Amino acid sequence: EWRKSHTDADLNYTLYLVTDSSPQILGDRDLCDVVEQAIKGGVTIVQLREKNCDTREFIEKARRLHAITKKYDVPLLINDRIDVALAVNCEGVHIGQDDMDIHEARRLLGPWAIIGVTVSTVEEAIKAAKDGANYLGIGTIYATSTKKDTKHIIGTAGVARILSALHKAGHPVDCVGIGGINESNVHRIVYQSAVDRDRIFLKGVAVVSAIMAAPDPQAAAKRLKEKMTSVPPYG
Ligand code: TZP
Ligand code: MG
Repeated sequence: EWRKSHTDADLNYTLYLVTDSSPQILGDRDLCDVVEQAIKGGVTIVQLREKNCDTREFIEKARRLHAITKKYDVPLLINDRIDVALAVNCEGVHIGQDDMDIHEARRLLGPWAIIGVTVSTVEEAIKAAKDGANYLGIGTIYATSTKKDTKHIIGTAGVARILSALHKAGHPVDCVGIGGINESNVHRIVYQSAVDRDRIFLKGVAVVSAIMAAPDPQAAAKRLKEKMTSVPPYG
């Protein structure tokens, strides 16, 4: 079985779901059910993020989840673990500044894999773009209880600085924002992050709790997706 080949232009980052299996967020629901509901509501790309899971269990979850995402033709990325992505032959990985180097990840995963990187500074963003990341996850935009990482809260001004620097450096790369995004601030985040004179926008928004913790994940995803696609540049 071959990994679905794609060009970056095929990828739709509009509504990017990052999973969280912690009891506070998932409760006693099944991860695959929640993600399937979210996809039905309009999620366009999924990242499996497991911070407390042994390798065997991680691979089993990834395999089950990939069976679902494939049904809807939605790419599945694995947080941190290149080996897990290889084991289940999914579409790619999302790595942070402390994870494997992009070049090594690319060598292991091949030219068709989607490799996303978390960045919170201009320097990290330019390096990741030069190193061939397919997209950047820019954040943390707002403080969030989902990731207690107060060192890297950059606000929408920080996102705009990074988008602008990438443009000026001549390194266009798809970017999504992450951190504290919900249906009441998504428009504001998108517009405040934009480098408007140059019409440079985020390609999408990545959320955890706004969908994963919602009582009805499908409805929550649908409302967020409608918010996103009701306005340029997404609509
Ligand atoms: N990386 C930066 S913030 C964050 C991650 C994984 C969590 C975002 O969670 P939420 O619930 O969407 O604020
Ligand atoms: Mg990581």
